[in-house]
Amino acid sequence: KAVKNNKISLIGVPLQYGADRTGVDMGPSAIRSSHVQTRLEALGYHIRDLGDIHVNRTIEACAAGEKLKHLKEIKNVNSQLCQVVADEMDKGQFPLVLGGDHSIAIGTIKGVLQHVNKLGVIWFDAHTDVNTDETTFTGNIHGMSLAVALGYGHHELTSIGGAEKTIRPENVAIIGARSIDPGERKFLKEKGIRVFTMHDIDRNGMKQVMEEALEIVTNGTDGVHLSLDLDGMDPGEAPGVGTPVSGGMSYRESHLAMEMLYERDCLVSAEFVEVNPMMDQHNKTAKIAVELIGSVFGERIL
Ligand code: Z70
Ligand code: MN
Ligand code: MN
Ligand code: MN
Repeated sequence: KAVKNNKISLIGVPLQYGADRTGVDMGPSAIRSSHVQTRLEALGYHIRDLGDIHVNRTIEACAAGEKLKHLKEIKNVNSQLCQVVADEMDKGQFPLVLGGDHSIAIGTIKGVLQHVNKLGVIWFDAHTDVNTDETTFTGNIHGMSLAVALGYGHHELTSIGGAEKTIRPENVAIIGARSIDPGERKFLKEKGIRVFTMHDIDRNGMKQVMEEALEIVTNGTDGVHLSLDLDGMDPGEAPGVGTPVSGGMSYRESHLAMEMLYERDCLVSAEFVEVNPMMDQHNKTAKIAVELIGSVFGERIL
């Protein structure tokens, strides 16, 4: 078995305040309904489902006037998530976090960083999520979470779990990007972050892209986190996301990426985010999330 830790903790984070659209808060429930637990148990894992992190549902969905929308509640939820992830890792559990919008990567990664000093990150996404409070056009914090994990952005966010706990640009690989804001382009270039765009995947194939990406995230690190935004996939196959962008990774390419990650035996944590059942057809995107989870934990065709 390539994932040595066979004890997995499922942690749901029904957060939507980091995104523009409602519905992504139902992601954890849609993924659980698609039998994520039995799928992993069939592979020999022991699952502890911790349920959902509490999200305050009484605040207004409208965040008019705030520069960073819902900053307070997003900080609160991510601080809780950081603590839960760190506690589970203390107990020897593998944290598998179900979103929720992609701002929850802040809490997950900060939690993992309490245990793993040098952490590599595979960021599977149509977007690059490296906006800061200074570059954002939308104010949506799900477009800032990778920057925060690198130590850049609003202090209320970078301070979660300790401002000194950060990942390093040289250990990050973004895969599947095709929608990058001008401020993000500058940030990625300045920090030297490796982005494997859809152009690279088309040109060189997912096999080569993953070989290069795995080298970046494992070289000199103590473990790898997978942050998988379902909008990285093509919306024709995975329509249930808040921000569909054409020309994404296929079902087959996505599975190959997961299978290669499993074979490399480097994962210490993972999260599957941005499943939006309100945008979906027949819960198809949550089902794909569960299939990708199967592949990254060792399922094989034969
Ligand atoms: C844009 C922003 C984003 C996810 C959309 C979009 C960011 N760059 N991230 N959907 N997952 O608002 O900053
Ligand atoms: Mn600890
Ligand atoms: Mn994202
Ligand atoms: Mn995205």
